[in-house]
Amino acid sequence: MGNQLPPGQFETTSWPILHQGDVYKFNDETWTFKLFGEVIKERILSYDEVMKLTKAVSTIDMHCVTTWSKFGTTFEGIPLRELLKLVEVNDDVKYIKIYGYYNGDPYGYSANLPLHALLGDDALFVYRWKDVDGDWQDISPKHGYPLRFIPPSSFYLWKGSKWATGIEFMKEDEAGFWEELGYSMTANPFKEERYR
Ligand SMILES: Nc1nc2c(c(=O)[nH]1)N[C@H]1C(S)=C(S)[C@@H](COP(=O)(O)O)O[C@H]1N2
Ligand SMILES: [Mo]
Repeated sequence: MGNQLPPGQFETTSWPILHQGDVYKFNDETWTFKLFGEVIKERILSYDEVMKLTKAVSTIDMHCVTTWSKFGTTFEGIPLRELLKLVEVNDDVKYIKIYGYYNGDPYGYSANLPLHALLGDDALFVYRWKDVDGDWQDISPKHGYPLRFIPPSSFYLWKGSKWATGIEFMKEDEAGFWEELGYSMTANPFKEERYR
């Protein structure tokens, strides 16, 4: 997509912080990542198991529905397709919900997405990013440490769950946290799909 400003957006070079509720406090001994829903067998992964998966580096534009866009942030993380390899999903799985922490509930936040759009390097569960000096920095607690989903730039950034805790596989599309409150199911910034 590269440096294209979607309609109704403005460019920012800072990385704003935006979320509901409190900031998750990471504990690597209790943290888990769950793969569930329409799968033959559910899997619960520890922090070490997740961090041993194949990684990728990708430069991604972020578009927040509140109208800021940040171009070209380089992230390192685990592509969604690597997690997909760990489960056998049922026939006709077309959608997923990515869960994240919200106010004491590890699965309190969620966002729905179509699985077919998430098989590239630009659908990443990230843990570090390159700052303006080109130095790697851990994702800060406020941006979603230890693991935070960044969606491809063809989705608004609310689809990027901070403090990610799991993926639910689904046959039908189902609204997540913001979608329940009236935001778009498909959320393409270039088509300005903000609400539904
Ligand atoms: N767990 C969780 N993830 C979340 C949110 C949230 O409230 N809780 N807000 C979303 C919204 S609306 C946006 S715009 C981005 C903001 O990410 P940033 O603060 O890292 O820029 O996080 C998304 N992920
Ligand atoms: Mo947002």
